[in-house]
Amino acid sequence: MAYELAPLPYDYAALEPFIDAETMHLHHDKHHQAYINNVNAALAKYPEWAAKPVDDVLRDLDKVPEDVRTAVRNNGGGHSNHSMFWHIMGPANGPGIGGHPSGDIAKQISADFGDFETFKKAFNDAAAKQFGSGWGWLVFAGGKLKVITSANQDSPLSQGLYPILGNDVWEHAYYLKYQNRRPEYLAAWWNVVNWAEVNKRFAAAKK
Ligand code: MN3
Repeated sequence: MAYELAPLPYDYAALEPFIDAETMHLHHDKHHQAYINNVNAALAKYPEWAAKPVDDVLRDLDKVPEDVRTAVRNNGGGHSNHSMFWHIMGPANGPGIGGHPSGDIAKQISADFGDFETFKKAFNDAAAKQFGSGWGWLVFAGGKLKVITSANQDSPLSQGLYPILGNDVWEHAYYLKYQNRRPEYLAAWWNVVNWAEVNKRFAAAKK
């Protein structure tokens, strides 16, 4: 069964004014769809791999047939990363969206970073410095939260890490509204983070 693009869990304009509707249309309908088309094409001759959830394929990336491994890393990664990304965001000013974190993730952020502002700064600095295209991530490793970055569409899953949250710093994620001002995009993005979903992912990361 080939992978399919799920609709956004909210309206294209729901993240305004922090992320504009035009960016969301292009990002979801064109970029995410292209990753799906490309990973489906790569796995077409390997039905036993195509049948697995994309996250499981990425966890076992080193076992994926070599002739399609790079295509799967890039496009399977793109599919997985964007599927996470849409869900860890939510309508600006909606309940539990933006503002300060709640629940277990709030406690763990305080324990590992001191406070939310310090964590945000560490995340934004790391993501701002990621050279070229990539992602900033929050992962849970060795009983602690850690900020990491990856290039291209490389998924933390392929390093044995579960992404609790991630922000896309490819220019396609922000260029229409923010042009070259990546730090401004990074600062604004926290206004649309869905902390309930992040808490769900944190619970999954601890398993
Ligand atoms: Mn993207």
